[in-house]
Amino acid sequence: MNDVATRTGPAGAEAPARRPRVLSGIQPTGGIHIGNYLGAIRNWVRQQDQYDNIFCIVDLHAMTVPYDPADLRARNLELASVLLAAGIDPARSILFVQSEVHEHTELAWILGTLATVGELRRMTQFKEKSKGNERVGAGILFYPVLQAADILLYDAAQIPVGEDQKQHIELTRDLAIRFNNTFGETFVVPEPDIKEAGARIMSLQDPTKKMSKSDPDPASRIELRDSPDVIRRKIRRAVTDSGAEVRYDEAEKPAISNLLAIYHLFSDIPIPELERRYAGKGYGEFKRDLAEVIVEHLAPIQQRLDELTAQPADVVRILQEGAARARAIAAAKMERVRDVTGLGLPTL
Ligand code: ATP
Ligand code: LTN
Repeated sequence: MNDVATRTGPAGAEAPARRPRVLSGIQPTGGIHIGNYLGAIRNWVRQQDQYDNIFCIVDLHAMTVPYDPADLRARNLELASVLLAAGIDPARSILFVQSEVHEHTELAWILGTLATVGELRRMTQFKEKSKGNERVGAGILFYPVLQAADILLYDAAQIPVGEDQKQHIELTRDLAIRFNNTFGETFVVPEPDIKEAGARIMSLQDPTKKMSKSDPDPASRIELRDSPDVIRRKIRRAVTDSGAEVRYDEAEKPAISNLLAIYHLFSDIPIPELERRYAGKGYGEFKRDLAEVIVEHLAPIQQRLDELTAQPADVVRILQEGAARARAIAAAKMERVRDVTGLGLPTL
């Protein structure tokens, strides 16, 4: 049973329709870039009214790669500030830090007993990060099980993520079904929600790789905190394809296609219209305008970010309230899990 029954109000009263729940997670591993923004965060912000929303800053996931304990907390705070500046509204959404809710690790262990080493080894992210090296941390292998726990604890129905996360959501579905079949109906089986537009923004330096926080070359990405001059410089230096034509063609012109997609997503101008507008004009003018479109779109976010950065206590308070709300939902679900799995003491 999920908790629908407990949320439908008193008997006889008109039951308020419960909105479907969405949940997503994001790692505090570095500067948020326009790939994260266009592929994930912006969609979360836009959909806030349609859903019951939970957003989680996944610091336990961030521990799977080498990191400095002295700045993990600051990164949690920074990421929360970025999400709030981008428009996540604590009045409509729960925003919290994963490690503040202990049920995530508890459920991850239990789900891990249902996952197989074979299926975890087949995850693309594991293959990429381990590259066959047996000395890679086991946290990288276990990563998607913790992600499944993040989702299943809250009966989330829709998981808005970028294309790269599709396989992890499929594993989550498999684990939910396996658990339900073994122990009885406990979890909602979630669906990935992957928007085609923006699902895969590519590196500015290599259009065959996705734009990534962990790319060692900062010129490969535009971060939400980049100043207008840095944005202009990065766009000016972005690699282009041979020829001079501004045309969308992922196979022949992957770099220009990526820039056209970014332009379209920030301006809402359809790509064919952009192609017409820049016909015969060459890459220089196109890039100059693109940089201004990005600068303009990010300006209000950056202004709110400056304000939030000056008020860290407000952000901490929002995260504390978010964790308290998340904990209440997660604790109820874990009670059910402990019950059906037979953990703990018998009731005499
Ligand atoms: P890294 O770049 O180091 O691999 P990440 O940028 O993927 O990390 P996450 O915290 O794992 O960061 O992802 C946050 C969200 O951003 C996820 O929903 C992910 O699918 C999305 N995302 C990440 N990179 C891109 C991209 N290049 N294009 C579109 N969406 C992206
Ligand atoms: N693995 C995801 C981050 C993540 C997540 C989640 C996404 C952790 N827990 C739960 C959706 C739902 C990533 O790398 N983007």
